[in-house]
Amino acid sequence: MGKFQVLDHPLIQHKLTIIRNKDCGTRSFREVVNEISTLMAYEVSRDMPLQDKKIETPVAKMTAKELSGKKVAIVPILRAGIGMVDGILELIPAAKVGHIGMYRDEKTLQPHEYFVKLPSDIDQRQVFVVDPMLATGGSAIMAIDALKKRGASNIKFVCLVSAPEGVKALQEKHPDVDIYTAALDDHLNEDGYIVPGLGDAGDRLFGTK
Ligand code: U5P
Repeated sequence: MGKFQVLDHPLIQHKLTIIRNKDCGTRSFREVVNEISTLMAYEVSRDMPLQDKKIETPVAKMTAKELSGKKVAIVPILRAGIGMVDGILELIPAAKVGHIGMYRDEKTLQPHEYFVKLPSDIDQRQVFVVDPMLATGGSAIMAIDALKKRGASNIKFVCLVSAPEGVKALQEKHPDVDIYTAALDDHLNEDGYIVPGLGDAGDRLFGTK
């Protein structure tokens, strides 16, 4: 089973409270989502592989560490996932960014990809799939299906707020995927919103609705 980790660093918790508040406007919401994403990227990248590098300091020769060849791809789930990308790029500026957009047919409830554009070497990259909310898990599961179909195998899922229902569904469908979240909330309501959550992340990020 993949790792499930709640990143409850005090800075992350403080910033999450700011964006949960319904009085937080679009501008602050966007800024603080990026800040939280940067802080989360620090933890999510903790197990990135290192290799030895021989260097000379002004004082002596030494064998130091550097990141090894494993490259990163950040893959936001459209549209809300876009809000987390810049914050992660702050720490991992060389990462490539792919995009996955999906909708659910309202009659058949079947998922459809309407947009998938990934780095061509996605199969060789450590992939961070990002969406601020893991609610039913449907979107995350579909996005990871799409990535695996295209050869990705080293995948982590990063969200700000998760519901127990979504965590369980994602772990069942993709047990190899590690899940990182800033908070595990109480439950989903009948409309599929996380309670207490923060509302519709896409609308709050982009000022729509
Ligand atoms: N979503 C929200 N807020 C919620 C629940 C879900 O914005 O309280 C968004 C997620 O960001 C996701 C989509 O992109 O709705 C569906 O989530 P899921 O039910 O597929 O996990």
